[in-house]
Amino acid sequence: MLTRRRLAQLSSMAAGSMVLPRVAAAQAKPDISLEIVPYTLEASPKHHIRTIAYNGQVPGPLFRVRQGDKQSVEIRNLTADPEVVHWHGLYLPSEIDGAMEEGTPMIAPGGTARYTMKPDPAGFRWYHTHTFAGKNLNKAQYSGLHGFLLVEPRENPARYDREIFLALHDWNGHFMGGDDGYMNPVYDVTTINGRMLGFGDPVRVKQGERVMMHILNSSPTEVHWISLSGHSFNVVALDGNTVPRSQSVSMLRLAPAERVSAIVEMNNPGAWVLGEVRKHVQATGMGIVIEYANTAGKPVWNQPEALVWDYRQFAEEASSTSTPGPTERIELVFDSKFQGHGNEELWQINGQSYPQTNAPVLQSGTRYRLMLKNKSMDDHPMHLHRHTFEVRKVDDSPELSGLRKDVVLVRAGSTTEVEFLADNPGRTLFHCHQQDHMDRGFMMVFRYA
Ligand SMILES: [Cu+2]
Repeated sequence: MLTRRRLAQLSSMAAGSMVLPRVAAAQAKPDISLEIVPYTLEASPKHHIRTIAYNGQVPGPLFRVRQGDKQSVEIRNLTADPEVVHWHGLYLPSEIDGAMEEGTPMIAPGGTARYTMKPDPAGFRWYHTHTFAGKNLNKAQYSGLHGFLLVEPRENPARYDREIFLALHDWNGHFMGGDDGYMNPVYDVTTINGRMLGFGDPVRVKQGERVMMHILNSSPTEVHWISLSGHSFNVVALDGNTVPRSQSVSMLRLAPAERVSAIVEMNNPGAWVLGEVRKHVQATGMGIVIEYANTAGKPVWNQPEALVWDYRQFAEEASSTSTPGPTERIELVFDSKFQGHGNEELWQINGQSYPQTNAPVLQSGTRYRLMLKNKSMDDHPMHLHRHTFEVRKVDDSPELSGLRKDVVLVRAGSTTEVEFLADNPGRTLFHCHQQDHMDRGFMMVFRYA
């Protein structure tokens, strides 16, 4: 702490040199400040996980920013490896979007990146690392490098009493061979907001409250199923974008990088578990207690019998008369190439693995329909950077409209069609968000003419 007396001494020392004002200017506090640091996460008293985190916390700090307001960003990398921060779901220039494949510079060990950005569009976004992990299952998205970003709309007709933010994550991964001979990551520990069930603070609620839950799946590779015993979720937004038809559902499915915003009416007093529906996953920690004021007792979990989720229920059926104008089609076929027992497969889009991939050239102002044909035996969460797409067809569904997302889970053996307007020139990464798949070639870069 500087005493007034010491400050006066410093001021007199600096008098005439003009040094002090310049130092003061250089230290102006950025709006968004991130320090990438080594960190030991205590998921439970028995589970200490050595990882990397933003500002020494998991998840990183929640940033609330106003749509379109200029934000100064400062990112300091205090680790031994190059880093980069991707702003997931924003329309940013390629130079700061946060993927080296788009031309964003990596932040060297000990280095600092400074820039400004104008967050757009409004909604529940997030930020995370965008590096390579390969066989190191403590790095990249396997680490604690993720956090919430809420871009507040200019006008928010808030119909809820409060908001809470929950991040699902998997830890301590190791590769295990499946029956098919492929190697896949499996995890020992799973958490919500960095804590295993029973070891974090409960979410304390009051009867009659309407709680907006912003849930993020920050898992490096895993799809998660979530329910809150005794309650239902009124889903109002997917990936931060308001859905055309809000629906009340008993459980949520979130693929890696997906977000669900749902309002929960607190109308069933008691202590309840919000957690992974699959018992063996919840047993590794993925749960959090929701506790009403003035209640006591062991939190209750009611085991659902089936896993239920369908994107279609949140979309409108497109009428045959609603034609958004001419659309160019781009067919993208996903498949894998077996690399021999005990190895990970090599992933391909149209028979090619990144970086040996074609780069489709986009015309600014044109609408594109991506025909995503998944010929592999896995589901893939496909993410398009710097744009929002509209989900137009899932499997053999009729034409859909109004469901806007930035990640879509394309089921094994099925075709999903999404449409987007090419309106943000610059290199644009399209990839599977599953870390082990993107590390093994499942990426391509769109270019603008
Ligand atoms: Cu994938």
